[in-house]
Amino acid sequence: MAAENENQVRRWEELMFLYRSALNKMETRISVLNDEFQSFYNMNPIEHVKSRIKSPRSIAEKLKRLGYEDSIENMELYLNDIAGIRIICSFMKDVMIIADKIKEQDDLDVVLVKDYMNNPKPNGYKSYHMVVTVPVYFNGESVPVKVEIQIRTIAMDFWASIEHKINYKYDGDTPPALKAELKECADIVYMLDKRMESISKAMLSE
Ligand code: 0O2
Repeated sequence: MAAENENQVRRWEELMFLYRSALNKMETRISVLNDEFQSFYNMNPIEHVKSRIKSPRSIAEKLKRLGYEDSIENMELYLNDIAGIRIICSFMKDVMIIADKIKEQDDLDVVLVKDYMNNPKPNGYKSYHMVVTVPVYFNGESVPVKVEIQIRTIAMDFWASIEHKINYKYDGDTPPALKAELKECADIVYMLDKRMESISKAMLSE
């Protein structure tokens, strides 16, 4: 039993090392991408980047929510977002520019795309999600490690952050009136994004 526990601890530490390394590599790539846009195209599509490793508590909660037993094997198998990076852009068009630039990188494998930008969730959530595998060298071999990338505008991020806090406060059971209010705010966010985009277009054509 003690040996089994030791193996589990060892596997956990290896996996966390792999997720941290993959996230570091992704952060560097995004920073290089941003530098390329600024240096050669006089563009500044990325406002800021946030990244995180999911906490053990959130991992256990998500596995439970998905109906799986809380284990390291299930975490590896069923969770795509242990390592997560969020890229916040100024304009909607920048979201797709960044997504396409990431897809071009041929040592990254795109394993899943969820386009909530063009197909928002019924609650109004908008964002462009990709799960990619990043190669990490460990123990003499290249290991593909999953990283979830969320790309969205500042306005979409504002909405998602508030909605997340409200959802947390009500433990996933947000009162219908508040849900309706949030949906209305999501529509306003979309209008704002569109107007900001047309200001940007007008500026560029001058
Ligand atoms: P947290 O606390 O942000 O980590 P998958 O991850 O693909 O296996 P899932 O969770 O259905 O399965 O994927 P999806 O729909 O792409 O959502 C992943 C993440 O997107 C969520 O992670 C949230 O960060 C964000 N997200 C998705 N839907 C919503 C939403 O309606 N509102 C907000 N505010 N964020 C959303 P977690 O693990 O749920 O949460």
